[in-house]
Amino acid sequence: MASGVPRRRRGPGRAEEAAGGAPGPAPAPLRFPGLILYLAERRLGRSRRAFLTGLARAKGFRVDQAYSPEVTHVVMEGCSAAEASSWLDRVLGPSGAPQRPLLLDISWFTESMGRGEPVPVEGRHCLGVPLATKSQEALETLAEAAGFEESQGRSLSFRRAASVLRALPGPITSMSQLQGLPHFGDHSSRIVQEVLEHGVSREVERVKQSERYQTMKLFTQIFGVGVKTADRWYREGLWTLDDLQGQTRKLSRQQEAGIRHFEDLSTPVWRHEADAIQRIVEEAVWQVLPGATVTMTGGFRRGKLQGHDVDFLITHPVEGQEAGLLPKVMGHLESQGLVRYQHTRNNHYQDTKDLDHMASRNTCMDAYESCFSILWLPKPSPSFYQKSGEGPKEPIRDGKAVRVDLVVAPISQFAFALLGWTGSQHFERELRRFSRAEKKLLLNSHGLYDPEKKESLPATSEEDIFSHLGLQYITPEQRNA
Ligand code: 8DG
Ligand code: CA
Ligand code: CA
Repeated sequence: MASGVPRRRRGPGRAEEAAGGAPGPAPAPLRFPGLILYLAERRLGRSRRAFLTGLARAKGFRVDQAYSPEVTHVVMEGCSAAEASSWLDRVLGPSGAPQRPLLLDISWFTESMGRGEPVPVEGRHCLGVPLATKSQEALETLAEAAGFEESQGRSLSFRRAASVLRALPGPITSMSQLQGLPHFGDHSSRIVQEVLEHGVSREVERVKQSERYQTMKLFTQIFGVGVKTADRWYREGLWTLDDLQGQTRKLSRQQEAGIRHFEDLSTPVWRHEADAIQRIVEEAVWQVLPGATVTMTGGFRRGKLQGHDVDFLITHPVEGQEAGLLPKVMGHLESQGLVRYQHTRNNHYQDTKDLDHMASRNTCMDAYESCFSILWLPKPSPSFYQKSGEGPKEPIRDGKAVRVDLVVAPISQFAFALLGWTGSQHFERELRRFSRAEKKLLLNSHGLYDPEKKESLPATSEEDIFSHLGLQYITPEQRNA
């Protein structure tokens, strides 16, 4: 795809070259903030390294010439795991570093250049995956496979064993370290033993190769498809996306949209794309209700660089103004041709004054007005801009479908909604369990309820909520665990 790469040299490119940068295409504006590449010269050789550096920069990647602790991804060619990791130990020096970068094989780089964006890092890309990580991945695969068979108990056992490994302070090198660990049954132990002895578990490899596992994994990845539906389709002999597309009457509107945009939706959403979606949503919201605020929640608020969707929480400083906002917002986006799918839900509460009732509900689903959607993020191409204003606009074809969740909360419940929708899911579960068990208080996305006094505790910020719970403030970045 050389056609997309600007060939001419520009002034600003020169300074970089003088600083030891690569000649060739001019660097594009940075598109993946937070991602900093370093290409290790060892086997690459100087000229190939310079060429690859130029290529990556032209696609909007930041590539540093010198290694620094800021680097997040180190790319190496033809290195064994041991070589890669001893290289890093040398570079980091005896004190090491708090955060080690990812050590990746050149295959990750090549695939990312092909896609024009960083592909998700998988085990096969990683140099120096410790055996403990391989064991964890093996157990998680079995947990997933058990989930596909609806064996929730088995799935949970494998998942628990995997998280016990994750929590160990150091790597495991021998089976004796497993003795006495909780949640380690015969089966999980056997898998770890195989990984320790052979580097892989044959049982897990067999599962991963099986038609059943691959089909279930593919189908359950579709927006709107759960294990039950995937299983039914598999048993009916449908095994590929093409098979499904030939059977559209079997599909819900949501699944049809999920399949139509399958490729986009299985590509991660990047921070800059989430920011662009925020501007689109804000513009629509402000058209309909000036003064409303749009806050990005979910993984991006926790500082993640990529996500599977973008989550927004909307409110207005005057209680009640926010009611009924979403249908109008979606209508506005629809008129711009930016909606590919939407399912909007009214709020489920009759009376906002009945906060005690809302706050005391013990369910993970909240009752806010919300919308689960697929929006279209147009790529700002020159033709898109040229088209505007002269004659009929063509539908915008160049862009990307993105899953977007919108939630509307009245200002009095905003802090609870913000805490609830920031996640991670695991953090939320633990926090709710803590408040129930340790503080005898019920926490959900609507409020914090004291069942003894039969009243809810007010909060105007997340800080208030943590302080009701007797906890120090936990920043969103610290809620990833
Ligand atoms: P990702 O998209 O980057 O993969 O990760 P994420 O942003 O952490 O996950 P998410 O699935 O988008 O969920 C974000 C948070 O929203 C998470 O803590 C769970 C929470 N959440 C839902 N659905 C609902 C719901 O119906 N009610 C409430 N209160 N919270 C919900 O996903
Ligand atoms: Ca999310
Ligand atoms: Ca979400």
